[in-house]
Amino acid sequence: MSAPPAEKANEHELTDGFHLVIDALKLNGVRTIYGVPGIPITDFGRMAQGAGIRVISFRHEQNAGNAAAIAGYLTKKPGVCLTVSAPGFLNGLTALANATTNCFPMILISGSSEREIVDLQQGDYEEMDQLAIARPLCKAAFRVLHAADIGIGVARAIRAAVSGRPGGVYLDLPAKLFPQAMDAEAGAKSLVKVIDAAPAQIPAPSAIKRALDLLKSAKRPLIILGKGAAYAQADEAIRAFVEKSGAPFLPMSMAKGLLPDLHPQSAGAARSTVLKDADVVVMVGARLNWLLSHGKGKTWGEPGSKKFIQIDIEPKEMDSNIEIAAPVVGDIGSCISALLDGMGAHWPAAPADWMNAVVARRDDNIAKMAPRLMNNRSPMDYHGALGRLRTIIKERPDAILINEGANTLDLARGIIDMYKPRKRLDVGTWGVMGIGMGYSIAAAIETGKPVLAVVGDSAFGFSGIEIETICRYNLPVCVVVFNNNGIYRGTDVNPAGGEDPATTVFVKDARYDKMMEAFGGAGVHATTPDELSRAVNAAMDSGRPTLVNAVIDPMAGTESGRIGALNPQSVVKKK
Ligand code: ADP
Ligand code: TPW
Ligand code: MG
Repeated sequence: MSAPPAEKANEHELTDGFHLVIDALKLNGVRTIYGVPGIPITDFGRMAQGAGIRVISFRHEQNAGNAAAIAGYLTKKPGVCLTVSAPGFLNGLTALANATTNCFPMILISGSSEREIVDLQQGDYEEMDQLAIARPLCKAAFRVLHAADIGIGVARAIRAAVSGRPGGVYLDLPAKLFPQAMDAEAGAKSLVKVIDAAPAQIPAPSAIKRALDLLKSAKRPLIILGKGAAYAQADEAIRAFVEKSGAPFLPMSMAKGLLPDLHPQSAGAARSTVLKDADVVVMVGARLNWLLSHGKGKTWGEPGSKKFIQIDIEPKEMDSNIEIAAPVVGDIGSCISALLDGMGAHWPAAPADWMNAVVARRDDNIAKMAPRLMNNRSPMDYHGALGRLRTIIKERPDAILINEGANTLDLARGIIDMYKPRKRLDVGTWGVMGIGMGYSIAAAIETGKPVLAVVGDSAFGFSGIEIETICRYNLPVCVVVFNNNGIYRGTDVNPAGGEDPATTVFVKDARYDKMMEAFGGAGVHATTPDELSRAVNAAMDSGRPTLVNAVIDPMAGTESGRIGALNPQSVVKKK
C-alpha cells in the first residue's frame, strides 16, 4: 500500500481550543501565566506548562491577578492571569479592576460554565454571567465561543490591554471551547500575531508649541512625574527633559527612581513648598486625582495661581479636575521627544532663585529627619527601622521595593530613596491592601532581581499565604513585616469594654517569621534596627525566601498613616 499524499494526511490533523489558546499566547510572546487551577482550566494550565509557558500557580486568584497586573506594568506587555469560573473569576476580578484603575495592562482569562445553562439560570456548576460582571470593571471584555475565533479573541484582548491608556481586559473562555476540534492547518492560519500592539501616538505640533510657550513663561516651574511616565520606559528622554528645563521635579510614589531621589533637581522632600508655590506645573503621566488633592485647595496655594501642562495618552483626562492650559495628548515617549526637539539647544533653564529656594527647603527637611533615622531603639519605631532599609536600598539599587500598609507605606515612601526606574511598586491609585506578595512574586519572576517587600502586619495578611508560593518557586524575596500588633496602631481597646478585642488590633506579639519557616524559608525575629539590617542583608545576599518579623512599637503609628483626614467624623457628640 502506498502512503497517502501529504495534503490528505494534513486534512485529518486536528487541533483544538486548548492548543489554539496556547499557540495564540505563545505567538504573541506571552511567556508567563499567573493563576490557580481547577475546572475547566486544569488541563489547560498543564498543557501550557508542557508547551513551555511558565505557569505560576498561586494559592488565591487575587494574588495571581495582582502578579499579572504588575508584570504588565513592568514589561509593557499584558500580564496574563488564569482562573476557574465564578468564585475564581470573582477572586481575580479585584485585581483586574485594580489594574484598570492603575492603567496596568493585564488580561484575566477565566474558564466559564455552559452558556445555555448559565443564560437560562438553571444552576450550572459555578454558574455566573462572568462577561457581564467583568465588563464595567475593565477596559474591554470578550468571549470566544468558537475555536476558529481564538486567534482574533486573543489579539483583541492584547490590543485592548496595551494600546492607548493601558488597563485590564477580560477574556471569557467557556469550558466547551477547550476541546472544540478544528482542522490544524486552518487553526494555525486563524491565529493573529499582533503587530504594533501599542502604536506610538504623536502629539500635535501646535500642542507642543503651546506647552513650550507656557513653560518658557514660567518663573517657578514644577514637573510632576507619575507612574505613567515610569510605565512608558522613556527614561533617558524624561531625564533629559527635566535636566534641560532646570525645573524641580516631584515623583509620585511609583515614579520614584525614574530620576534618582538624590538628583540635584529632586523636590521630593520639599513637596508642600513646590505644590504651593509653583506657577507652571508639567504633569507627566500623573492624574490630578485625590493623590494630588484634585489640583486645587490649600495644597495648591492661591486659587488661579498656577497653570498646568499635562502630558497623557488619554484625551479625556484633560480638564478632569481643573482646567489644563496646555494639554499634550500622546504617548509619553513621543511627547517628551517632541518637547525636547522644540526646546532646541538654547533653552533658558528655570530661574535659579526658584531652584535654589526649593533646594534649601529640601535639604533643611532632610537634615531635620536625619537623626531620627539613625535611632537604634527597641521596640523599633518606623524611622529607626526604615532608616536601615533605606541604606540597604542605597547599597542595592537594583532591588525592587514592594510597599503596602498605612504608616508602613507612608513613611517608607518618604524615607526610602529610590535610584532606578520602576523599582518601587506599591498600593497605587486605590491605596489597596493585598498587592504585597503578588507584586513580589511577579517582580522577582519578570526581572530576575531581588525583591524587598516592606509590608504592614495588616497589609501582609491579605496575601500572606503566598509565601508558600515564594518558597515553592524559590524566589529571591525578603518580606519585612512591620509588626505593630495591628492596623495603624496596636493599642486600641474595645470601646464597649467587652471581651472582644478592638477592631484594629491583632494577636499580640505574633510571630510571622514562623509562617515562613513552615514552608522551608528563613524566618527571623528582629527587635532592633541592627538586627533588622543584619537579617535583610543576609536575605538579600543569599537570595533565599526570608520573612523578617520586625517588631514595631504599637504606639508608633497614627490613624490611617498620612491620610487620616479622609476619615469621616461622626457629628454626634460622645456622651
Ligand atoms: P500616579 O498615581 O503616579 O500619579 P496615575 O496612575 O494617576 O499616576 O496616572 C498615570 C497616567 O499615565 C494615566 O492618566 C495614563 O493615561 C497615563 N499613561 C500611561 N501610560 C502612558 C503612556 N505610555 N503615555 C502617556 N500617558 C500614559
Ligand atoms: C482591600 C483599609 C488601609 S491601610 C490598612 C487597611 C486595612 C492596614 C494598615 O495597617 P498595617 O500598617 O498594614 O499594619 P501600619 O503600619 O499602619 O500598622 N481593605 C483593602 N484596602 C484597604 N486600603 C483597606 C482595607 C486599610
Ligand atoms: Mg500594622
